[in-house]
Amino acid sequence: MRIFSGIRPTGELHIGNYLGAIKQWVKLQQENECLFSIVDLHAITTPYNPKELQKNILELAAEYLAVGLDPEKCILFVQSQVKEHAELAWILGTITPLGELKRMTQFKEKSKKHPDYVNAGLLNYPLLMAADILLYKADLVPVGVDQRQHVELTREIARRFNKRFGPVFKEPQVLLPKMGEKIMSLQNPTKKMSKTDDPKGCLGLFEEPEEIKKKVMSAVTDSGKKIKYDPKRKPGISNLLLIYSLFSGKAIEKIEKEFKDGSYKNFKKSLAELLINSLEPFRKKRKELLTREVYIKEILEQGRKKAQLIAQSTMMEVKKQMGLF
Ligand code: ATP
Ligand code: LTN
Repeated sequence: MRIFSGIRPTGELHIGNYLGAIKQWVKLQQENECLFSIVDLHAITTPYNPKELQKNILELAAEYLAVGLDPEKCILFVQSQVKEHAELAWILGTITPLGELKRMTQFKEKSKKHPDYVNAGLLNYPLLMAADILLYKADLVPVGVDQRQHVELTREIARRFNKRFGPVFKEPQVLLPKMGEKIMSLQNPTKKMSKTDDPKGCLGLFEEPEEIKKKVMSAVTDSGKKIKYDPKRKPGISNLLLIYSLFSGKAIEKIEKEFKDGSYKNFKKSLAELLINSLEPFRKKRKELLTREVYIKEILEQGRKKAQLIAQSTMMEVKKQMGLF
């Protein structure tokens, strides 16, 4: 199977990115043909600092490697270095009704958050994402549930193109994790954990032990004392139980039993310890990789070459079918 996914270089990865997306990528690379991109052209649709973008790109590349992506087993590359992404996005825009883009939840949310920066790129974001996926004729797109709507739109766009111009694209399927498709904010457990929308409720994958402890101990919990998984009535403790389960590999019921006479405080202490131990290797690896800029750039350069070959060949087909060549 061909797999494609990407993350915006907008800041350090958090445990939501890991549990929702990257943990699956690390497994998938063993037996599939995988492409994982640093989607910088998506990052510039919301306010950002141009002076920091290159640094963020290199850091995200180091983070991909630190959590276990292996450049021998997958193609790692920077989206803007393969020009076909922007080219295909333009083309897809000409067959996509405006209404479909305006309906996207992420567009509505991000426009509300940055009312003075509702640019056309933000609206066209899903076209670029569709181009990312369709250029490589990916079968599967492993992401968190917030991105499902964009993958569904991608399918629709592929269908429409194929019907009008001939069969070029594959209809990709979204791949959600069994558990952890939406990790909630530690500060507001009814909202998704997010790098840019809520830094306080966001637990970074590479945070220092002291910081992890502080964030976990001050995570918002619910009224009552019982440590019970009940996302509707107890969103706070349920989110923590889910995180505990995913990092320990223990079933949620087993954890509930273990802590049945314990307090929230004890449970949180134990969760902080688990996270500190689980994340320690990632933090060390990232630190080491950040000193090896030449090595990382070389990996991205190799990735660019491989990705470009596939992208150019798809673009040629697209252009022929459309009468552009
Ligand atoms: P931003 O704040 O810049 O929008 P983000 O934290 O929402 O960033 P993205 O870069 O949009 O993260 O997402 C990268 C990947 O991580 C996507 O596949 C997305 O679905 C997944 N993801 C993001 N947040 C979560 C979450 N809270 N739970 C599960 N998966 C998530
Ligand atoms: N929109 C995604 C990032 C992204 C992506 C992709 C994910 C851009 N292109 C292609 C999967 C496939 C997000 O997480 N915000």
